[in-house]
Amino acid sequence: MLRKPVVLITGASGEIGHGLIGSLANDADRPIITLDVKSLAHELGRLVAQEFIGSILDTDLLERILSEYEVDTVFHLAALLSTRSEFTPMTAHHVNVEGTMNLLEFAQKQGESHGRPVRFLYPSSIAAYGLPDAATKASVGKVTENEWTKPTTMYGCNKLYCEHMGRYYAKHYKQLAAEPLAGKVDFRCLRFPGLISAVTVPSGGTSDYAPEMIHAAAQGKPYPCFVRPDTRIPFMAMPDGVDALLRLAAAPKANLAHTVYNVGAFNPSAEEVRAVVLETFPDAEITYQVDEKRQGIVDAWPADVDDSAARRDWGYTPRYDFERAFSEYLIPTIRSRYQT
Ligand code: AKB
Repeated sequence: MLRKPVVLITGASGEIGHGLIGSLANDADRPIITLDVKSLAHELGRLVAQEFIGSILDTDLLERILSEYEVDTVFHLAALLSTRSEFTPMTAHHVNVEGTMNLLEFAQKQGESHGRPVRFLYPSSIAAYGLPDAATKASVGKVTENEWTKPTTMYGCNKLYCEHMGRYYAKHYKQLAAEPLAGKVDFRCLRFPGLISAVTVPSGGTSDYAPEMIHAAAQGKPYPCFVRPDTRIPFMAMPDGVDALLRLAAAPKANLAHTVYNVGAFNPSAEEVRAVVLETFPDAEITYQVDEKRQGIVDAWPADVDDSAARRDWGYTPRYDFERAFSEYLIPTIRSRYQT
């Protein structure tokens, strides 16, 4: 029996999956299968060939998918984000590390069985960085991929470790075996900034204050922002995040000098986000109620990232700067979503 070639998306019902399924369903020449503990919203469910409801920790389920499908690309999106992971570090380790190891092993077996490398797209995060103090954060400016990688959160440690695991599978897997086995997993990783979607609201992250502020204002709900007004980290509009994943997936392997790439777009302070939200929703009640512990997490993340390697190697170019993200994407889409 011939297995069917497909793209697999894990964590497909989350924020990135939402945008990715829509784009892949339009463009890709491969049917999509998904794996998530939650079922997909109806409008997304009808765009995929098969929806597996289950956990990335369920190796029997992964074996079943392996036996039924020929997966040539994996978008491994399933993860517990930074705030949630601090409350349940062991669960975060299970999902973020063991789950990723299961998927890397799955991709290795797929590659060995059909003889072609499986492209493995892995969203990492600015949480992989850890700056020691505010003075360093202010002085270092844009960080490059190999600087300041001493994360302070469980999630950041999980992401950084899995970046190394991906590189291991791609380049050094079972290096002492008689037959060469490395290279079956074509691991490609993006370090995302905070992502802001107009159609979904994040949960469990620490960069959530920006999207939460916008969605609350559009619904006429008061919002106590949990970080200081001067807090600055990089952000990106979700369509650029999805586009970056697709572009990196499509890039010729020979062009990729790295396995891990920073991608940035704009890096407003919390107060700059508040100001632009107030221009559109002047009655919005956005106050500050700083949570010192969550503040500590974002203070360890860089104020900006150097994404010149991504621009050079695979043509990364975000469509939305801060101004356009709001005027052309967030505000019009959010307005129509909540009909304000
Ligand atoms: C989080 O806040 O945990 C994520 C991230 C920046 O990776 N949004």
